[in-house]
Amino acid sequence: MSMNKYLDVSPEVAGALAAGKPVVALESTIISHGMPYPQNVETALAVENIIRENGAVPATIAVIGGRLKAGCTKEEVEYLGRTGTAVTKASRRDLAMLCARGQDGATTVTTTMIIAHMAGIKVFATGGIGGVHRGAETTMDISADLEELAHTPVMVVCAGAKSILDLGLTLEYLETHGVPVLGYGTKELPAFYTRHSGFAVDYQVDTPEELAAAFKASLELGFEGGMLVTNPIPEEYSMDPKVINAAIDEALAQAKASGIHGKETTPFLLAKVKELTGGDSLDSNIQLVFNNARLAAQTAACLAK
Ligand code: PSU
Ligand code: MN
Repeated sequence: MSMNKYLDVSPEVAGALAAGKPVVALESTIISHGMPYPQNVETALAVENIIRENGAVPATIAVIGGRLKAGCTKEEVEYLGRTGTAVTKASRRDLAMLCARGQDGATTVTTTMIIAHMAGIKVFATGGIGGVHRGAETTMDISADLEELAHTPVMVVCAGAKSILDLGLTLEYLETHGVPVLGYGTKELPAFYTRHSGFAVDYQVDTPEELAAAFKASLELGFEGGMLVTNPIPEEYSMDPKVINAAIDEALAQAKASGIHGKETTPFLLAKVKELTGGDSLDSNIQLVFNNARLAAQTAACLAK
């Protein structure tokens, strides 16, 4: 475990890591920017409980007062959720400034991977990752998440990516950068709210044991990059593709008309989709995060054996 001057590992997480017990990292952009208060806090704490019920210790990751936190307290989760979008959405380029200035940051997939790796955490559960945006051939809008997956050895368990992105180009980018994309119980990349995208993953994997074995092999091979596990939303919570795709198209049109760009693009699109689909998409979102937390905890437990 590499110790970093700016890193605070909570006593519980540090104890688990020292004892070789399973730990699962969780991101905080989903709390501050991804869901409304108070559902964001309720969900974040419920996810922590699910991880415990499945035999692992949760480590919610964030930047608070310039400290990189691997393991937040309930009060810190509440603070991140209540403060919402007033907390900086922190990607790799933001970390040094936030540390230097002693400021707060909600960690994306990118920075959650960075801090998890610093702390020695190998498995991370979230909802959806960033990717190559539609129109990226001219905007060059490609999420830093993909670059981080290429360089940081953390297994990320997600429900695929939303079709606010170009899923085909996202897979091409991951292929070029050597990131394995695994489908849990499926050969098809799930599209977050729905189980189907029409795109194939690299490998279907059917058990947490197999996921752990794959990641162990990657580490033993000395590969620097991560691994992406795509876990389809449970059928009973999946959305009607017509409804969700219409909302996504409308959100994309509004983003274009309003000239949204840079780090605002993803939060803008996610908020619009939510607004257009009402509570349904929030419900689905919460359930798929629960589902990913379970799988990540079970996989971390296998990896710890
Ligand atoms: N996609 C989602 N939900 C999210 C995000 C993406 O379906 O909450 C968040 C994650 O924190 C992800 C970040 O790492 O947005 C990606 O932002 P960008 O596209 O600006 O890289
Ligand atoms: Mn972007």
